[in-house]
Amino acid sequence: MGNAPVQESVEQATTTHEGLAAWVAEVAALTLPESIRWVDGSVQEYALLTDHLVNEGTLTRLNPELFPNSFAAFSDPKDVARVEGRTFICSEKERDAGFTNNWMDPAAMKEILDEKFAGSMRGRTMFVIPFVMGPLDAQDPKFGVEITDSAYVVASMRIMAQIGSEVLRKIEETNAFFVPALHSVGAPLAPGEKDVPWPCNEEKWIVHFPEERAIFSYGSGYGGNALLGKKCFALRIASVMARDEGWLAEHMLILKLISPENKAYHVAAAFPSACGKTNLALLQPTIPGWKAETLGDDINWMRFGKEGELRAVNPEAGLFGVAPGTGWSTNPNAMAAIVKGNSIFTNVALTDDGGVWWEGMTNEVPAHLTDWRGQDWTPETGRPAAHPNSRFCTPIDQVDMLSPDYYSPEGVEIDAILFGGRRKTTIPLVTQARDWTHGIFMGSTLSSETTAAATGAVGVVRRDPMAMLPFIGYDAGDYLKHWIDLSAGGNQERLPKIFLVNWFRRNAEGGFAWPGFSENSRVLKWIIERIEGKAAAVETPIGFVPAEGALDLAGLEVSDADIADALKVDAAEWKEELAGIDEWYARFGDSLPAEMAAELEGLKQRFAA
Ligand code: GTP
Ligand code: SPV
Ligand code: MN
Repeated sequence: MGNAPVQESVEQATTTHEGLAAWVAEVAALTLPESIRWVDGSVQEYALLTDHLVNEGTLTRLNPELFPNSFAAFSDPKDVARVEGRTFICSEKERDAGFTNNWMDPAAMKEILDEKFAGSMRGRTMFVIPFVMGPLDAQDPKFGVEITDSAYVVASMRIMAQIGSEVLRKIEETNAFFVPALHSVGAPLAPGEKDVPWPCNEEKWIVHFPEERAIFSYGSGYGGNALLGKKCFALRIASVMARDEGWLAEHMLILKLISPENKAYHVAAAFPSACGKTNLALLQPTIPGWKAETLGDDINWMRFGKEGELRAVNPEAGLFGVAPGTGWSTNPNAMAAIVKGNSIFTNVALTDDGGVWWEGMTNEVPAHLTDWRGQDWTPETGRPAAHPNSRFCTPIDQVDMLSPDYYSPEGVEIDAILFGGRRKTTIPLVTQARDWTHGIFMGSTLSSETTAAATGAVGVVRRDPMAMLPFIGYDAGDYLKHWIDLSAGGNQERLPKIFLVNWFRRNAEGGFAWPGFSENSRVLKWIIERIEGKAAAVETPIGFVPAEGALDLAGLEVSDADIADALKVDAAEWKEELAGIDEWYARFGDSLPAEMAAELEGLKQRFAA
C-alpha cells in the first residue's frame, strides 16, 4: 500500500527511435521518477495496473457479475472537468492563438513548465505510452507518445486509443514523427510518504505548442486534461496539423443511417461538450424501417477524397461518455455496451451490490448508494449521487451497432453536417442552411448554454464555433477561413448539406418542447429527405424549416403546442440573437473572413425585408 511504484517487468526500457529515446531520457532526468515502464498495451499489463490501482485505493473493482472487468474511480473534488481557464495555446506569435485561446510566450511558458515538472514524478512510476490516433494502417498514421505518472491515465488511454508495443514498433520501423505529450499529476512523493487515491495539484497547466506539435499537462488527472490523445492531440494539435495539411479535425460524432429503401447516409454532428453527441451517435431510431450504425461519438477527422467527396474517420477507440442521463430508456445502446464490462467509471455512485449508478441510469432510484464523494446517499439526500460530469470509459468495439466501416482507414463519405447546441430559446429544432457558406456561418455562430464538462458557471449562453471553442488550436478567424478555403477545393456537388439543430428548446411550462433522444431520428429522417429533395420546407430568414406535416410525427405523443414551440422562428428572439452575433463577430477583429461578415449582413437584410 501507499506509494509503491509499479515495478514489475521494466525489462523493455529501450527503443531504436533516437528521438524518442532522447526525449524519454530528458523527461526522466527532469521529473526524477522512481522507475520507468514502457507500456506494452497487453491484457496482462492491464490486469497488473488495475490490480495495483485497486491496492492503492484509486480504483474500486466492481461486482464482476454486474460489470465484468470494470472499475470505479473517484477524483479529488477539485479535479472533475476540463479547465479551460488553465488551457494555453503557446504559438510563437500571439496573433496565431487568436482571441478564443489563452496565450503565453513559448519561452516564458517553457520556463514555468520546467520548474513545475522538475522532480514532479518523484516516488512514482513514469509510464511511456506509444499511441496512435486512428488506424495504424492509415496512409499517414498520427502517432503520439504520452509520458505520464498516472496509472489511471494508462488504463484509460488503453480504452481510448490503440497503445503499446505494436504502435512503438511501427513508430520505430517508419522512423515516424510522434506528438510528445508529457503529463504529470504534479504530486511527487517524499520517501515513505503515503499516496492519496487521486493525486493532483491545485495548480493546473494544460499547454500546447502548436508549431512544435507538443503537449504538456500538469496538475490534473481528469479526462480531457490528462488523456492527452483526446482533446489535446486529436483536436487542438490536430486542428493545426489539419490547417497545414489540408484537412479538418472536428468535435463531431459520425453516424450512419440506413433508410427503408436500404440506402446509406452518413451524418457528422458538432455539438458542444455534454450536448448530445454520444447519445445521437448511438441512436435507436423510433421510425419504422430506419436503422443506425455508430462510427464515432466525439472526434471526427475529415478530408476530401479522390472524387472531391468529404470523408470522415473517428480517431478514437473508446467512448468517454457523460454518465448522467445515459439510461436504459434514453440510450439503451450505450447501456448495453457499458454492461459488457471492461470499463472505467469516474465519479459515479456505487450501489450496495457493487455496481454503479448515476442519475437517469434507471427509472427506479436505488434506496441507498455511496455517492461520488464516498458518502452515504439516499433519495432524500438532496444532492446528485453522481457528479454531473461523471463519465464511463468503454471500448467502442463493445457497441453492438458499431459500423464495420469504423475500421476503414478511408472513412465514410459525409452527406450531412449538423451543428447544434443547448438553447432554451430562439434556435428551432432543425433549420437547413441556404447553402454551404451559409452553413459555415451557422457553425461559426453556434451557441450553447455551458455545461459541467468544463469547470465554471453552468447554463450561460456562449458562442461555440463548430462546437470547437475550447479546442481550436489556432486563430478562430483563420479556422473559419480554413473551412471556407478547403471546401472550395472539394466537389461542390457532393458537399454535405448543413443543418442547425436544437434538441433543448423549452415550452411554455419550462419543459423540453421536443422529446429528444431516440425521437431525434424523426429529425434525421427529414434531413435525409431534404437531401433527396423529398421533404417540404418553409423558407425563413434563418434558413429552411420543416413545413407543416413534413416532420414524421406518427405515433409520437407530443402536443401540437410543443411542436410549434420547438419549430418556431421568433422575430423578437432573433433580434436579440443578431445583437449577440454582432458582439461575437466583433471579437474576431481583422481575422473574421469577409464571407462570414457578408452572411451576417444577408441575415440581417432578410429579417429587415
Ligand atoms: P461530451 O462527451 O462532453 O462531448 O458530451 P456529448 O456531446 O457526447 O453529450 P452526451 O450525448 O453525453 O449528452 C450529454 C447530456 O445531454 C446527457 O445528460 C444526455 O442525457 C443529455 N441529452 C443528450 N441528448 C439529448 C436529447 O436529445 N434531449 C435531451 N433533453 N437531453 C439530451
Ligand atoms: C468534452 O468535454 O468534450 C469531453 C470530455 O468529451 S473530455 O474528455 O474531458 O474533454
Ligand atoms: Mn466531447
